[in-house]
Amino acid sequence: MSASKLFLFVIFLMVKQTISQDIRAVDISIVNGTQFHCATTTCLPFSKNVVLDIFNCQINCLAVFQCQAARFNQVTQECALFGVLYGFNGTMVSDINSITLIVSTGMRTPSESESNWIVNGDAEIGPCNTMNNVLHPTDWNYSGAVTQVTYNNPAANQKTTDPGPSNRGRCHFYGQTSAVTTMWQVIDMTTAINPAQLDNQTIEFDFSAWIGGYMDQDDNARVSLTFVNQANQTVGNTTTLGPVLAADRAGITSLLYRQITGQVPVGARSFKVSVTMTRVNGTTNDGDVDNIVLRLY
Ligand SMILES: [Ca+2]
Ligand SMILES: [Ca+2]
Repeated sequence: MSASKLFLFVIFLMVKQTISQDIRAVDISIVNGTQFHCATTTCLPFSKNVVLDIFNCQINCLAVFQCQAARFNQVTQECALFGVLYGFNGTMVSDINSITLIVSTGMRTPSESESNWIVNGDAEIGPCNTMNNVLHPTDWNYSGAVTQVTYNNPAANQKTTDPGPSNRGRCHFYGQTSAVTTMWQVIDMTTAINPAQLDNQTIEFDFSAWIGGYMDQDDNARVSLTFVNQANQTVGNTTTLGPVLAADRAGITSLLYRQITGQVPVGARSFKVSVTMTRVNGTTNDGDVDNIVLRLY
């Protein structure tokens, strides 16, 4: 079946999600029984997760502004998210098990310049631990026991009644048991920003997170931002949010807002965001983080 015929089956819909005061929307077209025909491996998705249904796949794409398209497999329930499709040769191939979702250009709210560049910075993508065990955060690299955990989990710290963000959602990041545990991700900025703009020092960053801990313990978390050039070398200074210690929190279990703004350094092509949680007291690592946001504008 030709691509033009396949597109006869396109359905358009608007996906909306409201998280407290944060309203997101995107216009998506759906092509049943197809997937991308990619000439090279650069057509690979930046995220793959098993989800309940196609609606949840749409919500995952909506949550990450870099998502330009998604592919949902009806048999395996795998949801694959794609950014700029460099390897996409413009045609679709038939695959009876796949449904392809394509974001309509310019139809995303908020716009790209207002969107968060960090994938799953709010701990709301993928499963969250409701028990006292380790469940690593979705779409982050990790070392140690760092866990994506629900608020109000008796085995963790933060409750929805504790001081913290109004748009905290259902889950946050938690150190769990390791003495020191880290998670990180590296994102290519040139998927949406012209390298010339980066080198003209016309791109600013706004980096923020909600960081905290448990009662009078100094277990803590730091969230850092480093820019990297084409040769994978660090450029400019590392920006670090936190740590937030017990004295900063007045000994109250809570998350506090931390924010730093600055200019993206010349030569930067990617950024690395790292979270480090450090245990100081007791057996559990009570470094807590939610809503890690990087805006580039
Ligand atoms: Ca959250
Ligand atoms: Ca502790």
